[in-house]
Amino acid sequence: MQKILVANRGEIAMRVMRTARDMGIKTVAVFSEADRNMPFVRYADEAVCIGPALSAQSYLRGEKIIEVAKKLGADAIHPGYGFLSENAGFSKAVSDAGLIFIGPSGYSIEMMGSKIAAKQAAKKFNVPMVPGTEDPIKDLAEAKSIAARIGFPILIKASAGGGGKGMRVVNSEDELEQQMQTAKSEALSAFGDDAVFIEKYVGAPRHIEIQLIGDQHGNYAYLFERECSIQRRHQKLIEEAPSSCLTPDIRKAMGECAVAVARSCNYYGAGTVEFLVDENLNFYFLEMNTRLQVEHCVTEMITGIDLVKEQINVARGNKLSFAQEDLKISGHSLELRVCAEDPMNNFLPDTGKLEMYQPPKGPGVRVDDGYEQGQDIPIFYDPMIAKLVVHGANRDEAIERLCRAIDEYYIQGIQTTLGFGKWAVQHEAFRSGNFDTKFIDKYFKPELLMEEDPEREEVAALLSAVIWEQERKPKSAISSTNGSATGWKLRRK
Ligand code: MV4
Repeated sequence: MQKILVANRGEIAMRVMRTARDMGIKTVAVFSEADRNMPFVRYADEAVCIGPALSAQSYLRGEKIIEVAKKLGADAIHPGYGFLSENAGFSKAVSDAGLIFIGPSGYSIEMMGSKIAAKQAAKKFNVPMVPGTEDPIKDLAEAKSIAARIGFPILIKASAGGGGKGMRVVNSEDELEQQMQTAKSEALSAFGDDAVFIEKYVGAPRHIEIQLIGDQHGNYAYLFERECSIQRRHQKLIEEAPSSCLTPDIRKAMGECAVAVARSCNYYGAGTVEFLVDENLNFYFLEMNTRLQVEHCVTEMITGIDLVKEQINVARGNKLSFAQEDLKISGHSLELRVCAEDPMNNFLPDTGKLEMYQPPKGPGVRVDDGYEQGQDIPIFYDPMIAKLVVHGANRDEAIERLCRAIDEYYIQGIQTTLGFGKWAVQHEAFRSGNFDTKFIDKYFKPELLMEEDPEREEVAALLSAVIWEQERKPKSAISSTNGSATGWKLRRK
């Protein structure tokens, strides 16, 4: 493997290309018309525009991307996350074109893409699952009898769903018929597949996932867990490794279950097995993500493993470069997703220009970003502009570091989730480790960020200085103390 085409954009394209360079591998970027001036386009050894801004006309054009790879002599394609990364057809098409797909086989992607098939496969390995079904629901009568057996509330899930898409909570039997119909028709229009299954609804679980990697010779290792409970509408905001709630025994049991799930579909490459964990630390298999995930960095920080390097290693057909016994958890890592969203306004995407952009630096701080100062954040893609990742000797040190790094992070021109992140990690529930997936719903109110907003504090300080100055020298210097003269302006529109 001497040249990798990265079929992605932004921070993850940068992330993958950096490791490729570390390994002496050349890189090809493909980009949309909206991304012409992005750092990842400049960083690549070669770059090709593949179409207009809309993803469907650029980053999702698998055949076009394969054509570019062949034309430029790339011998492998890394899909990053999102876009084509979990498209079984794309994985197959890349292999059929004689190129290496840096990720799992089309077979594994397809099998894990069907949540019903995934549960059936996992069941054969005695992986614990929430009470419910591993078969599609045939009709209302069957749904009723399952619900009667496991008890309300239940959750109807789309087999083709995942990541929270196509789920309905049903609290009682009189809601069942309606919710089944809605779930099925939503699943059909969203995924072209109306198969649904039922699980007992776990009220306030933690979301913990196991990172693993397998080679093409049947060797596997798990790289411990990531806690991803701090999320909003299935959008993760803060992730950490290790979780503050697992014991070494449970960690090992979950790791071994995750490897069993991977084995059940002859998996190779990096992958993640998601679990729900209840308040008694019972864990249940949810689904498998067959890609490198956004939050992979916290795992890299605590294990010292470069996951992209290892993905490339196994994609080349080599054996895993380490064994399970070689791995140990070192310290603690936290990641905050820095998104161009306004937490004061329902986390709505806030596009605009990055008027100022200065990422933090220093001990234990890693920023994976994809934009630079002066650039516009396009509306066409994910609003995540960077990941702020910290590492510390222990959880408290990691939290302190994250707060320090947030304070150093200087962004103007758009609203971001930085202030939210500082509020969250300082919250008593987060600090104590006693939280679940309801954390944001339970504790977050936009008003809580008023004092957290450094810009507001700066403006307040500036105003009081102006007033003080005016009162001190009532007849002079007033004209030079307006906002524009000092270069300060209110960011909030
Ligand atoms: C659940 C659940 C409760 N009970 N399944 C959401 C994402 C998808 N992977 C599965 N999800 C859930 N499945 C049962 N039986 C609650 C969720 C869930 C959730 C899971 C992980 C992280 C955040 C979540 C937020 C709401 C619901």
